[in-house]
Amino acid sequence: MSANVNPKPNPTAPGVVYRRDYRPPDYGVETVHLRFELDEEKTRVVSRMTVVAKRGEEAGDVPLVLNGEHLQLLSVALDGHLLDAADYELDAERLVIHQVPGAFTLEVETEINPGANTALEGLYLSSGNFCTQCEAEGFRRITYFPDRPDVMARYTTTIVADRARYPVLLSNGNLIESGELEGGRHFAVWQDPFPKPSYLFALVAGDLARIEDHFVTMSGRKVDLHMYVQHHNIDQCDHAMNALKRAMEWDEETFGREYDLDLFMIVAVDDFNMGAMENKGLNVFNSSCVLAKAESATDADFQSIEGIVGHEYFHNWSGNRVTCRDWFQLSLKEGFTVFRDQQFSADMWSRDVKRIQDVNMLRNAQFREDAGPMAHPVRPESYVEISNFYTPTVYIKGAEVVRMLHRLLGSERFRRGTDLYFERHDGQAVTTDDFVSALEDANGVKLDQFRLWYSQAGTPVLQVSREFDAEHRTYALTVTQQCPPTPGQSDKQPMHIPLAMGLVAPNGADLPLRLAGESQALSGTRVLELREGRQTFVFQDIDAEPVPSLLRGFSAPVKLEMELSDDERGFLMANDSDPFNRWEAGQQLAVKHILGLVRELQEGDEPTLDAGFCDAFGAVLHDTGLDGAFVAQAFTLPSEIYLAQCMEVMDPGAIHDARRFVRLALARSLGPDLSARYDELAAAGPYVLDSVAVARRSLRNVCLSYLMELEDPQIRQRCMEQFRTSDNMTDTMAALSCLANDPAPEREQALGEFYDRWRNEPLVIDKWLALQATSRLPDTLAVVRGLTEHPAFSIRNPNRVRALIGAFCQRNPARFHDPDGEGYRFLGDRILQLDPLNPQIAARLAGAFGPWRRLDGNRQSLIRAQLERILGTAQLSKDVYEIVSKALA
Ligand code: B3K
Ligand code: ZN
Repeated sequence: MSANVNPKPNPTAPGVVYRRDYRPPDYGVETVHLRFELDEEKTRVVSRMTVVAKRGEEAGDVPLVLNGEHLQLLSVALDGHLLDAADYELDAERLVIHQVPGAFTLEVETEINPGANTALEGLYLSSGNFCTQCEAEGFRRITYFPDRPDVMARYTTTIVADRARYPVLLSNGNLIESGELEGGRHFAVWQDPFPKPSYLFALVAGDLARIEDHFVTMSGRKVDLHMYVQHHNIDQCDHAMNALKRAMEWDEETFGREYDLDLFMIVAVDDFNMGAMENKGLNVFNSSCVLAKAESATDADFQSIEGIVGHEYFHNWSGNRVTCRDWFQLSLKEGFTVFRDQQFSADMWSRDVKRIQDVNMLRNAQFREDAGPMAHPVRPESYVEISNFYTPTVYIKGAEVVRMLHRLLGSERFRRGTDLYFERHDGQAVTTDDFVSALEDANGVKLDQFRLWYSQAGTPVLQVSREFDAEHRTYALTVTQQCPPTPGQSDKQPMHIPLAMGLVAPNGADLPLRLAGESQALSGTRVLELREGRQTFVFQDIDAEPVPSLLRGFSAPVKLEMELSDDERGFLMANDSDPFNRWEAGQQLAVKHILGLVRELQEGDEPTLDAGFCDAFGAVLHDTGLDGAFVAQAFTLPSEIYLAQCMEVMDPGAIHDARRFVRLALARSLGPDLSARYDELAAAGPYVLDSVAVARRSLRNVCLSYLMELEDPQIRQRCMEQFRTSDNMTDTMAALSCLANDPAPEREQALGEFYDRWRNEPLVIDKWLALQATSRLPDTLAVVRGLTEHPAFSIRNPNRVRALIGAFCQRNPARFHDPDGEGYRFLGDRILQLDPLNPQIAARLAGAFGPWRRLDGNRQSLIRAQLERILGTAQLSKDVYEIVSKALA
């Protein structure tokens, strides 16, 4: 379809759900007894609920509305009497019973087909085992139910299945009964004593192996810990189990939160739309987020598994015991829980490196979202499909908002606030406002203006100017804040922003800071509280002009604009007492030079790079006092995705070339040092996973990747040797990823050897797919197309799709945005292929078209054509419809 043909209007444009339309439920459900007769194609579900009207005298007039989708209704009985079709209304999404008493039991029998469930929502099969995913609205694919988080009930679940094929039968809570039945079937009854929303329901049945451990809580209770995996993965459980115990202990120490049931279970499944799910007492994990052993998992995998295990465990309090009133409040549990997992990981590893990694994620994913058609507040106002709102904004910016509260209050007062929050709202479904109110009430403070962080979308921009007055010995910083318009929000209010800062004296030390009107100077970092569009802070007793170090620790999710000279940035790189800002000074120096090179390349000039740039980076490499993991971060140049955001009109090709030019210049200038460092950092013994070893490997592999820019046969040999002799996946992958970018014959050799060795381990094959998809070589799209036909690939498995198609479209901007538009056509085809199978995954992929209006005219019209083609397709899912229609709006 050409760019100027209007798309056919979608005849069934799905409706919008608004936050302002929230009404408390008319009926509550006190208990639910579920009975599953499991069968791959015809599973019977009987649900017996005790229901009570919530609005007293009006009961009887208000219809009972139950959600249900993709269900076959077999029968409905009210207080034991079968209803006939005239007593209720049934459509594709709802069962409505018009006349009901104030309190009653309702028994609903349905049939579902887990084998045909490719959307992976509700009850489905993964590697031959049954499992469920109910958040956000998957429970309605299991049975008719008021499927909303503010209806909290006590669940008892009976599972009946063939014993030989499904020896393990699991659900939430405690096992209260089990036994044999006729015909080779058996059963188990699980009871969860805690009221919970339907999205936390879970069931797993299959032939699974189990490892066991236990944890003794702070009050001395023994909790059994069980982890279930497919038999061949039994050697990949220890890391997650140990991480779980560390998380349980950490949550007791840091937040005073103790686990409540006597059993905690983790199950790994291969087919899963997200990373993991915090179902009460029965967490279900994507196998990629829980299985690990040293030969096949990288250091980053180990760290990320620990963080995700922690995240899901922490939800037991922040999400499960205190849950969300409605899905607009999603960040209540997700933002807070991400903050908790970030703090946990920071305590387990290097706090500074963790902060850098988190800020990189925020900038690459959330700032990008905030600048595109899907920009939305941390607490959205509306949605078409809630699955589309499990976003970087709700999760990562949501965590930044909680982090700012932590910074503004300080850890002690923050803890007082969270204690009150958990105490006040235990067993309730609440709002982000309730969270902020608890922090206010516990500390006698007001956070009215701060609440704008929940309602206002967009990334605020701070512009800072400075003035040193030698005569009066003052130093003035003037800060303006402004937030760009986002869809549906053109006018923005000034926000309450914590700006952590210091002034660095010429000798490299932090100056004591005293503002006009204050009697005492405070040393080190202080937090300025911005509340107005423009504010000036005048520091006293300043004898010599300092260099300002602003937004220390990235104290707010904003963009900071301040003119600093290269020398000043180099000075901060070498001297700032705040490690985050040492790193940031290098990043901003790199951004400036890379963008300068982009302009030179666009104008056809010969690119050049200042010698001072390489010297500043050389100084970091030579500073032996620095943690290797930090140096590795400092040497990782800003990503192409972040750099693109710094341009008015994004030019992915020039950005890629300019960034590569800088890498080559650094490699040439620092080659001998990088090479010496690479040799020095060789392992002295077998693989260990601790901070020292992780730091050593990360810096050594960064050295290797720079050296490989030189395309020197001897270095390529060293790289090949590392690839072949390494005893761990971190070093293997580091070498292989260099080779994957290198057109030499060793590339095919190494990729072939890797495949042969790991062909039976799908999680490792995902790495192999992703490396090829993110290669900078010009024929990458052809390779990716070829790999979609490879036996290792399956369009039905979300991990394979993410590894191949997701990686190409979202992590390889230079190749995806090739001006011939073939990358766009490839993505358009894949979205349309996936949508009927798994709309959530299709919609995620469609996000790659997000910031298309910031590209040049040619690319814009090529993408528009794909978006219009998709929108003009019949039977589009709500998921893809929402993303694509908003992109075109
Ligand atoms: N709460 C789940 C996400 C559920 C996915 C919904 N489509 C994972 C997490 O954030 O812990
Ligand atoms: Zn979560």
